[in-house]
Amino acid sequence: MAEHILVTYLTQAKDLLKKAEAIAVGMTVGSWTDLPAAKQEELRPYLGAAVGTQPLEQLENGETRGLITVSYPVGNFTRDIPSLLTGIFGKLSMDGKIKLVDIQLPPSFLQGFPGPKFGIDGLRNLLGVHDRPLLMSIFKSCLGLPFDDLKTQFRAQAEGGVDLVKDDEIFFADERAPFLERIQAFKRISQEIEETQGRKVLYAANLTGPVNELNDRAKRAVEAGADCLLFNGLAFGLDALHRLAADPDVTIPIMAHPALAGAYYPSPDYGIAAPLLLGTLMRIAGADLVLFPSPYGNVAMEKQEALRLANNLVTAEIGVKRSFPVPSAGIHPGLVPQLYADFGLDQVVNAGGGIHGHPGGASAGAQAFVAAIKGVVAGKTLQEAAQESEPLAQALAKWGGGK
Ligand code: 1AE
Repeated sequence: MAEHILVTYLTQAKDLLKKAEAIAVGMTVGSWTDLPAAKQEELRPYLGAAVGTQPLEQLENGETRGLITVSYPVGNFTRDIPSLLTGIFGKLSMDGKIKLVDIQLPPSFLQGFPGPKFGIDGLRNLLGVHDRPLLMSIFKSCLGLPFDDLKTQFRAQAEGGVDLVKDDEIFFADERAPFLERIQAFKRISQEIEETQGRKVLYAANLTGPVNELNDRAKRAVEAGADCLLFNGLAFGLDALHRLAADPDVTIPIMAHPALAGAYYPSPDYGIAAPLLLGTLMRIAGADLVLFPSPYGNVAMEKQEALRLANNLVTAEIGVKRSFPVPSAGIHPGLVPQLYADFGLDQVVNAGGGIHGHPGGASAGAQAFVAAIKGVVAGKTLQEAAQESEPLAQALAKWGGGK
């Protein structure tokens, strides 16, 4: 029996089942009942089907708001995300109130997706860290800074105890600190830290450039000693991410930034739900780590949505490696217990302002996070952990938390 892709939409209609049937036909063979019998037989393998409806709310205008599920024959699609998204939601996304909320992909479709090369376990092996959430800091202000200032910033963050340092995602115009030169310079600093502190620090360099040059630039980064790449997967397109992750010569982890995601997921009625967009799709496209707005910070995502997103990265069985969730934005050490309670061990605690804004500077900012993470994993309160860490005590005094 032919395999199908099951797609769930949130929509509203007088009759949800009729709407599902109209989509199943309209997004596949285009028309059905008007076709002569011989043509119907010929096109039947390409025809979608309404699978079910789940009414959620009766609206004042007489319509029902609810979920509908439509199945699409897998043979309608080439094994890539542009084909998938165009085939299930392309013109439909512009046809009134409808939001794409979930996709279930059969193994024959997923064959085209090697997924993350490293995933959670691979990254932990690279770093040699298995018993706690990872810690990442973000360069704050890269644009226009002299190279020496960036080296100083990198050293401060890295020496304080972070596992990864990432570029700011807006760092495209990098004449003052070119991509390959940054990679080489920061690598030398990481090597010094490894020699003196006995631990690794990975640097995620922002991969930019014309889309047809990305893979070559990524390979040159690998040759220059890069540890990891940051990539704006939605701005460049999920297929660009897929092609990077599937390239056998791009032998380092890829970290996906959610830039532009706010144009897709926040509306209750339109767009693509965050757990699908930043969870399932980023993971099958091959992101080893995925940043998304945490439920607590300045750019917040609704908590249940953030938890479903993380679940799609970490737990859902979709036949590819698990990606690290990186709940981000407005993170400071006082939030570590909440992060740990919500996202568990397999997450990356990620902060920009929460590290650079520490009263003692970026190195103390990183030390405060290290103390918070180690303390919380050991079952201590932040107040208890702060008794052994002055940087953490200062961070709690500034940002709160630890009650
Ligand atoms: C959801 C993206 C977060 C991000 O890119 C970023 O730069 C966060 O910075 P802070 O930690 O809020 O300063």
